[in-house]
Amino acid sequence: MEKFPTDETVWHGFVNWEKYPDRKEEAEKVLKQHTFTPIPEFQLIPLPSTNPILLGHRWKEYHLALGPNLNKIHEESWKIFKEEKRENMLVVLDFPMNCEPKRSDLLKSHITPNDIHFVRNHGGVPTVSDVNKYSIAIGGLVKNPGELLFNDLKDPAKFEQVEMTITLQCSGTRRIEQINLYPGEGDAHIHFIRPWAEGAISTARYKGVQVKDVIAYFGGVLPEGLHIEAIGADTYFKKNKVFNYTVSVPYRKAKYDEALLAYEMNGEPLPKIHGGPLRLVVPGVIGARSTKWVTNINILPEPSMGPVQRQEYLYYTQQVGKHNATFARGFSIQDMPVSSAILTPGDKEAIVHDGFIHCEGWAYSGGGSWVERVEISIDGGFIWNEVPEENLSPKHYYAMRLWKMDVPVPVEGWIELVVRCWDSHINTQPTYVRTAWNWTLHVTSSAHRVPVYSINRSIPATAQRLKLLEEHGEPIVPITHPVEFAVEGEDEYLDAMRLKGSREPVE
Ligand SMILES: Nc1nc2c(c(=O)[nH]1)N[C@H]1C(S)=C(S)[C@@H](COP(=O)(O)O)O[C@H]1N2
Ligand SMILES: [Mo]
Repeated sequence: MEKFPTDETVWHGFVNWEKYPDRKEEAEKVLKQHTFTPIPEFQLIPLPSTNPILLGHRWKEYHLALGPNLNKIHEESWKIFKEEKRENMLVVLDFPMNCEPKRSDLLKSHITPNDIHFVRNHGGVPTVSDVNKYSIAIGGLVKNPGELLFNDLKDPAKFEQVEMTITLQCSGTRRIEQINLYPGEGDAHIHFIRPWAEGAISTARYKGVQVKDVIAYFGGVLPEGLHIEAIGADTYFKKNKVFNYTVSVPYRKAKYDEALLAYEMNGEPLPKIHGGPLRLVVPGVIGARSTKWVTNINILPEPSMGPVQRQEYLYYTQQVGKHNATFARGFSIQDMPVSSAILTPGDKEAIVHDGFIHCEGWAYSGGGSWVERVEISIDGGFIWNEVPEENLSPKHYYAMRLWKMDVPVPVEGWIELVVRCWDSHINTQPTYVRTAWNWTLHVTSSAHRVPVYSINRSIPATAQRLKLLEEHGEPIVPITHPVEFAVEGEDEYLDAMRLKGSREPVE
């Protein structure tokens, strides 16, 4: 008899921990007998330029320790990643899989193709072996708890099938800015704190059934039912304990048709890596609340006790850190704040242009707000240029907008490009990273800053120099490249100096 059984006729890689507390106890005993690879430092040393950037040895070892039904899941998950994702994805951590699209790919369309949608996993990818047998359990504070077959959920005679355009954003998006500016100041665990850049955000058109309708099918919610808990089939580890991935959102979200059980993504069956065959998608809140590989929906009187809900995704203020952080001192991150990013040009790029630098990026706001205005500054955030409405992708209730603009840059030299978004609630972004810095380095929502070197050909002196470089066959970039020839003759220099007049005052 295996210690941690799975029902392979329905699921592969799904050990039901939440239904069998004795399995949890047993797993804890097993894990306590092992010593696992220490968690590497990654903030105080430069990140390697490899892809994958970081390797998750410890999480693999946790799964290996639990034996036959989970000890191959890291290899199987990697295989699924290879099958479902584009080769050029930037892998922030290999296991659990955390990857973001290449910036230029993300900018191509405001609906993100499935093969480049970012992925954020906390464990392996469980798979359903027989969809005809797959069902989810509806429990807790509903009138008639029961089981719902996946095939029944998809039946239009039983449930209205709806489509919604939704952006998912991981609350760790743009964390790299907090790490780069203040290395070593925040929490240091690579399995919770990953160095995400601007790509942990993507948009898709989902098809599915509203949770509200599913609950109504089971007789409706009881008066004390205030939260929707969704349990996933993957295994999550925390301090030698095991869980199935479990989070919750207020039931209010379902009332407003903002909790969708989705089985289709951009017209295709939900990819395995994105929670296929069925996941919850909750617009407006952090990605973490959209449980993948759903096994249970429970209606609860208060938020789920799952550690991902209660002990992760907490936002601390500046004065809470390593030695005074308690779960109760943080507040649970739900709605996404207003945010934006410049995806091109890149950090410290030197750009040759004729007076305008082409910029592109995204802007997003959660919690029932949408993007109203995007602004770009070239002076660090004093003067702002508004992105014209026609340069913004379509407005949706629950989606980011891509933007582009040829920003006027009249100078040669270093400038700081800054983007900020204004949402439908007239909220805008904090000016500096420090303003919203927090111990767990979540929701980096400050205005995104990208220093670039402007090489402005519309300035005569610059145009002349570029011509000279061309004649001598010398490169314009990098700007650190030393010029091997004299850039001005002695006569030319003296003429210019004499024009300036005498160096000494006349009297
Ligand atoms: N079951 C399960 N659901 C999950 C997760 C997970 O690890 N397991 N990760 C969450 C997090 S933190 C995010 S940001 C989103 C990412 O969804 P995606 O991988 O489809 O982009 O899924 C959420 N749902
Ligand atoms: Mo996330």
